[in-house]
Amino acid sequence: MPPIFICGDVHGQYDKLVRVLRENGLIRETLAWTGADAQLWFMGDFVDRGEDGIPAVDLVMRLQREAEAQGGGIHALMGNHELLFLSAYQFGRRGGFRQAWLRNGGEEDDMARATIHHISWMQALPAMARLGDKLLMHADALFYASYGRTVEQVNAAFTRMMFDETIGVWETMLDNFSERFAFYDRHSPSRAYSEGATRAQHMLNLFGGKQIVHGHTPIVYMKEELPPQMVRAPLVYANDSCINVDGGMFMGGPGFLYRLPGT
Ligand SMILES: [Mn+2]
Repeated sequence: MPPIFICGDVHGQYDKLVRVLRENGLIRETLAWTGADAQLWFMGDFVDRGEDGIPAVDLVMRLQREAEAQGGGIHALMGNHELLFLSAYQFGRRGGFRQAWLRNGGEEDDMARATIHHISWMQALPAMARLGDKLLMHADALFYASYGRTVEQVNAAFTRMMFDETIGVWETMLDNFSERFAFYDRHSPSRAYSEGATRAQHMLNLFGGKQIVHGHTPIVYMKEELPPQMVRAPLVYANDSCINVDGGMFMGGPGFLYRLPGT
């Protein structure tokens, strides 16, 4: 079984991305792929909040080709910041999308550096994926279920929306992504009965899998006593039904890759 690694939200932290890939033996100093048949999954949110989002996307796109040629693979999910970026690219000031993107950490340099190749790559990203008994989605949110009843249906709905020029469709999609903490009991996380775990189970029953892996909500939002600099491992919560891999790299987290157990 080839190793499977998962990387949380990069948010323009190119240098940290390079470091975690090197630490895990996936690239060498020249930034060439050395991961052989390893599989690497990104949870989305490559861009915004940090200055080198497009360079990060660029690196991942190149490594994707190299990994594939060597029997490995790199995959990524769509994050809400890819959607924000795409909406600003596509609509500009129309509908207020550009202002909304800037308010949410948009970097003008990234917009200037984005080519049609980066844009098409982002547009093609799936919203969800099943990986053995893991259900991967960017956000710890329930709204995915409103786009379809299977992973394939949700992804098809997202792909259709990429080519929809209706402002309202994009507004709704971006609004949906403001949801977080769906699986986390913020006020009583240690109770025997967990509402968060019940909601996670609902998603797992719908889409399959035994555990949800997500990014979107930095781990320190769930463990407020933890300094961002100390976040080096995922947070397993909701009676083990959820794994948060967002190391909060833009907040000062060093970043990490989560290697799936048994791989
Ligand atoms: Mn996000």
